[in-house]
Amino acid sequence: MPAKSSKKRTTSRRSKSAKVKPLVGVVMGSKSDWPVMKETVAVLDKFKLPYEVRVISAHRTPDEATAFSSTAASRGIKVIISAAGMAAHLGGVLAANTHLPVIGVPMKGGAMDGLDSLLSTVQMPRGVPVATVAMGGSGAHNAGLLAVQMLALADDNMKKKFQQYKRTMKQDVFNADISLQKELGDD
Ligand code: RP5
Repeated sequence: MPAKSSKKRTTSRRSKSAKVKPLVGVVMGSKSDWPVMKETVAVLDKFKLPYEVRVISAHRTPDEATAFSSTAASRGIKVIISAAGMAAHLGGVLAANTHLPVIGVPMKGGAMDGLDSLLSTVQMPRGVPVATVAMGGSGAHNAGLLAVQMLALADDNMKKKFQQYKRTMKQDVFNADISLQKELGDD
């Protein structure tokens, strides 16, 4: 019998059964966005937030985009995270069909390296906000954190976990400074 690996497995919170209803809907315009959007789901996994991940395009599968966001609330979704590149209309289309908050992650790449998707996502007309984060990996990470913060408004346990995350981040900066001072003092 093969020896059991002592390596700790990280459990994906992607909802695979009807028992665990997803609270966050992560939607991307293309499978080509997935390498970046893995950063979002890594955050959701860390905070043990159940989610679903879909590829739905505002332009290539518009009916599915409308169906996804118009049924999201009734399926228990609380926050939608939308990632798209180039003429990135996905966040806006999703936001048009739901009262749920939509977080937009502009993807880098293309002729303008993401400036086009940043502006397409952030420059929403009055009345239909898309909470736009930074382009690329940092934005994808922050989108996950924003979803955590939104859900923490009504979940004390989630709030405590987020506060602990902030304390750890602060301590990491202190440690980095101590380490740098040691390096500089070693001259
Ligand atoms: C957008 O166009 C997608 O979100 C992706 O970022 C970009 C390119 O899509 P592919 O041509 O790689 O499918 O709709």
